Amino acid sequence: MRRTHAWLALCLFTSISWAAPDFRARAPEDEIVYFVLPDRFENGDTSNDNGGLEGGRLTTGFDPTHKGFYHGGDLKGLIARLDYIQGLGATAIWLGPIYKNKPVQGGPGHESAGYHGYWITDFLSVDPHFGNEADMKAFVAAVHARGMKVYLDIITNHTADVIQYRECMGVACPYRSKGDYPYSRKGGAQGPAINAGFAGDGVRTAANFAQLTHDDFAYTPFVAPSEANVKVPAWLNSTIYYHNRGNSEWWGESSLFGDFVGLDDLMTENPRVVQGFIDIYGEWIDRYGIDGFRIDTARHVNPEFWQSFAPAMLNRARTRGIPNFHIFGEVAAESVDVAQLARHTRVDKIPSVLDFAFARAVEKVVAGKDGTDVLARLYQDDGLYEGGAQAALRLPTFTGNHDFGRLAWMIRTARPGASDEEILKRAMLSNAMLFLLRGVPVVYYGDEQGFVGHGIDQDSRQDMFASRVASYNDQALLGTSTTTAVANFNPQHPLYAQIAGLAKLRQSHVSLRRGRQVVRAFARTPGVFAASRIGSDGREIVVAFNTSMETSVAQIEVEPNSKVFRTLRGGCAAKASAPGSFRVEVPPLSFVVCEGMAQ
Ligand SMILES: [Ca+2]
Ligand SMILES: [Ca+2]
Ligand SMILES: [Ca+2]
Repeated sequence: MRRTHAWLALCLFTSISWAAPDFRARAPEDEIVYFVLPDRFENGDTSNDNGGLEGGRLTTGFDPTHKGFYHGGDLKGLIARLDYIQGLGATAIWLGPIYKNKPVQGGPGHESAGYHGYWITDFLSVDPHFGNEADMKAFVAAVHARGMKVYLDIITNHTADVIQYRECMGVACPYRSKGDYPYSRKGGAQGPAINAGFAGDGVRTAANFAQLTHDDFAYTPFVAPSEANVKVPAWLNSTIYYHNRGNSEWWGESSLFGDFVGLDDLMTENPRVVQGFIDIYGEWIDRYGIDGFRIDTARHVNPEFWQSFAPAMLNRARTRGIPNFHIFGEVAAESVDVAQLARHTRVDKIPSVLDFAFARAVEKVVAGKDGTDVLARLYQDDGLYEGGAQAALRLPTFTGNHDFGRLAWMIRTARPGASDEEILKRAMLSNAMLFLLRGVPVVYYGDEQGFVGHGIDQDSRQDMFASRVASYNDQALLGTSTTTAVANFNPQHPLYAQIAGLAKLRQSHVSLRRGRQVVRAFARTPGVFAASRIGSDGREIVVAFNTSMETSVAQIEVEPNSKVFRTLRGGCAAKASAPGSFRVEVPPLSFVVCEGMAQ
């Protein structure tokens, strides 16, 4: 017995000494993030597949043959696969929303399930499909014991679709603006007076919102009796805390005040709502020791909400002994629009944002349709972020996701005649950009196993465990002869091996994580894009990518002190051509990494 105790004590001591202080001290820019949807990763417990509910898929939400329903993945499954995730080089797991969801939504014939986690009813509980509080504690503890971090996906813009409107039973409710349907009248400017004394949502005080007593200024909201108390915490069940103006049209006023396809859009101007979410997500920090948040639909919430919420969360984490808590928002963008992203760091004061501009630029460049000048233009705008180019080092970068699809699918769409081998090379090129250029790489689960997908949203959310979805299993994966019909946790997959290698390279060279980035070469056509990553000690690493189908050569400017070069990847000239000038030669759809030294 004594021996066992001593052994346990030794294990405890060792794990604390190498892991615990280590990961808390690590800055966000030193992470490598792996983004996983828990439902689609690994089924560690089949007893929770129905989420504790009884009946068919329209009740339980469980149907592993349908891409829009729960498939059985859970927290126990994730715990069982941590070796796989860590082996890839990930240091942080971005966990898709884990909170209890409305199991099924949608009108007759259009139902789907909350397997993705974005239809929350109970913000304080783990969804029973994924496990329970003990599983969540075990998951976070297991991740932390490995010196890794947990980033939670959070939502404050909306809840599940629980509130309905009398005026549009069974049909979509078009948006009703604040001009056409002022807070001061019921059902339009000519309607009876209501909410006397309410000075509008721009006066964000408790006293003002106390005057907002009627919720039927635009539509007449109601909740079915069966769902009257379904939301947790209880304050969320009052319709007065929602905008109730109908569906978002994705632009203008409706982008902030409209319902996301029926999802109940919260009155985030109301200080009660702000405090409510500070309490909710603060509790997740306190209870589990979470290391950061990814904020869903951040652009659909007013800036003042974030100006209160973000510092409150950073303080809460600091008090909990988490000094490097990271917060990054989702500001979805269709184009390379840095101004929009940067605005949310500068005006809203969200500490960081997912780099959608990088994703869009890489898509254009790696598909070989645009010149590499797209990337050069992207980085010119780094100074727009709050904190400038230094802050851009902390932007989580990615190439595809669960909403707008995987990059491999985009490349295949852009180049319908390309062979799988060519698409694999282009995917590898994008991984190299993701890991070697500025920003914190985020790998979307399955990309490392050659998942492609048929499109956006549900079509990009394949299962890692053996799938039963026909429209996933009909597709050849890149770099392997298997399909999603079998489990894909293969560390020998060429993409997994490449990413693991890139992760090691990044971890062994601090300038690839924190180094200032100087763009060195680009063109208006596919070809070379080169940049230097320069550490605080002046040491330089040149990274050069070739997006064309021919070998490309470029004579680039380097630091005068970089006289000789060491090859880290590919083939590098041994010496500078002259002080301040270096020749890079990059094979088709490939890249080189060259470390400069004084001698
Ligand atoms: Ca399960
Ligand atoms: Ca609704
Ligand atoms: Ca909103």
